[in-house]
Amino acid sequence: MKKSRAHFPRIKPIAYEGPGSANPLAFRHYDPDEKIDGQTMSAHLRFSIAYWHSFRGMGADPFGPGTIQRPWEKGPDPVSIAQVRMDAAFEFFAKIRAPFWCFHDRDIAPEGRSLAESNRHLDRIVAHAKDLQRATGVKLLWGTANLFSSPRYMCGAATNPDAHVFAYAAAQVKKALDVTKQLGGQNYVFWGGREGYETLLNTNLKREQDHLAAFLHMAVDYAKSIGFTGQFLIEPKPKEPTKHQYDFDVASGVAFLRTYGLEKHFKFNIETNHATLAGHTFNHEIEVAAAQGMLGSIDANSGDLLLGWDTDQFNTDVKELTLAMTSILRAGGLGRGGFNFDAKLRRPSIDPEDLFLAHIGGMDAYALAFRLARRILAEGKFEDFVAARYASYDSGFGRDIEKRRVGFRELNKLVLGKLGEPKPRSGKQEFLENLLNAYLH
Ligand code: XLS
Ligand code: NI
Ligand code: NI
Repeated sequence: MKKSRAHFPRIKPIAYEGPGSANPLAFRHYDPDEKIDGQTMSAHLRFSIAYWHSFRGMGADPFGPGTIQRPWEKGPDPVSIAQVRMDAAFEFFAKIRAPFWCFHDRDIAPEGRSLAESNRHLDRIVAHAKDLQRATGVKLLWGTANLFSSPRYMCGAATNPDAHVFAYAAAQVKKALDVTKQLGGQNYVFWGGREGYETLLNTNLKREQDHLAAFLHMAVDYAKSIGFTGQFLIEPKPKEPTKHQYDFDVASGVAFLRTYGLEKHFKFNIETNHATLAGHTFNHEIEVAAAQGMLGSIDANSGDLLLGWDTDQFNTDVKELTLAMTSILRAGGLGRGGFNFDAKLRRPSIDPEDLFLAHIGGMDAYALAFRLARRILAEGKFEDFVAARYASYDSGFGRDIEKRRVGFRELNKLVLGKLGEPKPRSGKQEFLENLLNAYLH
């Protein structure tokens, strides 16, 4: 592979300089090489860069076109541009010290006039990605297919009323699975941005859900047939672009997967911004997935509480992330998932340097949250408090309730007899909030 020229010539690989550093282009909390419990921080956190935002998002919003111009966005034809763009992307991945990246098929290679041509474009770019992965050591966290941008998917992909569109989507995902496997992808994500409805006046909800399940079963079968062993992940989102999406949140995703016998094959990719759009906290979604043993991966971003849409900002809220990290670590971590920065620069952040500053902020916030969460769990104050709060279920009739050894009759007898009226106990929320703040400051 020929050595390409530098696209970020003025920026050196980002170094860890510690919390005291005033250098904006240095990490203060994320030390990729630091060993913690026998593993590097890089291996613990498994940060990933989202190709679509960082290398395809040019600052467009629903009210205006892009504002960001990148010097590498030129060349004789779209495939050549895609190639150079990918050189720039891998230079960035390496310099920001992210061990992983993620992509949609159409992010990395332009769509052709037919599926066959699109596939040929993809093959050329995937070959290039393979070389760049080898040269930099950056790995693929997950691949996915874009089943929402093309007009053909305006009424959904797997839930489209036209079986022809379903078939096209199946062919596209088949190829996306092939290339994800070729690139050693450790996961594969399904985000159904158009799998839902705008109005029930033209929609057969039950049939659409059946079709979505059929599609996912086909994906499971196909992955098995090609020996793809990556983890399948559902990424819930309640709305946007569609008014009502079937994978509304983790709880409805669990119900859907169980209804259709898919639960063994999928975990969840939880996105902060999607959690809040569903009226939940990030932490809530993590806990619901963890309770099912289905916590898979994280799309790391944040919404804006004053805006109702998916603003995909970099998350620097250490308190929110510490709560999330505590839940994730308590659940045993993300396994082969990771923290993917599904986040984009603000529209006026047009300098190439802003791409670094944004990711440094996100990575440092997660790294600090990781350190704090480890301390919180090691000291065990919250765990002890919660354990004590439920201690009445550890023995006696409480244990019988959990073991389902008693019923209404036995409990009725107990309450009318020796138990009588329960004694109220404080939930101590303010005490616990103060305790949490003591870790943060
Ligand atoms: C959109 C989603 C999307 C998925 C991948 O809101 O977050 O970017 O992560 O298709
Ligand atoms: Ni999103
Ligand atoms: Ni996402």
